[in-house]
Amino acid sequence: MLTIYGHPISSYTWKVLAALYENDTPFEFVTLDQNTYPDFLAKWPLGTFPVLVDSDRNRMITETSVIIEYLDEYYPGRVRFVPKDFDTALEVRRWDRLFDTVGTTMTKVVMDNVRPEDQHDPIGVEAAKVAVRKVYTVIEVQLGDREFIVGDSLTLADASAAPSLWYGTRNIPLDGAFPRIAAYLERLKAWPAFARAVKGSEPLFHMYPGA
Ligand SMILES: N[C@@H](CCC(=O)N[C@@H](CS)C(=O)NCC(=O)O)C(=O)O
Repeated sequence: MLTIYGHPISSYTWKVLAALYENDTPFEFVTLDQNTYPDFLAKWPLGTFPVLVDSDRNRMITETSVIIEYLDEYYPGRVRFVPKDFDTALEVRRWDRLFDTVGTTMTKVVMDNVRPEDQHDPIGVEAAKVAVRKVYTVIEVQLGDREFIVGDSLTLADASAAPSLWYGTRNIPLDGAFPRIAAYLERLKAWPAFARAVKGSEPLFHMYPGA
């Protein structure tokens, strides 16, 4: 049995949910809240999520990219998210890291919204915006005429791009300067497995300061 510990509005949870939905992989979902979080922290003291627990193989896997690679290996489906070819896999992992940079860096902007009035960090927020716009610049060039960010099919890098750009562009807008990213994001939003992950979060959207 596979269990995902996560939260329906968490961008990193969406990344793993989209991979699971895409391959119709059965799993159970534990929502982290005040009741479930203490037990979760006992399992994973860092407290970051999502986390995958595979009771059949007695394994706990943290880090979304590693979770998806684990699923590729032990619970394969129609989409292999990290291709077998080494050079392509390296490119996929490289873009996955860049999209996670967008996701993690934009969190600084989002969290600043909920800081007390006298504890905002305008310098840190501006630095985060500059850093994300730099990544937008390289994504725009990479996209060119591509449908997917690497190669010609869906990969881990697209699974990472979807939530990062979904939340990232709400908080650090594209401002008309990155038309290829805008079009790519529309394609990602139309990806049924990702749309399903987003839909599942709708009842709880009000909880997220950057939604
Ligand atoms: N690199 C981690 C990042 C996960 C992450 O930052 N998740 C957020 C939720 S979207 C989180 O755990 N936030 C709570 C915290 O950092 O304590 C991964 O890919 O799994």
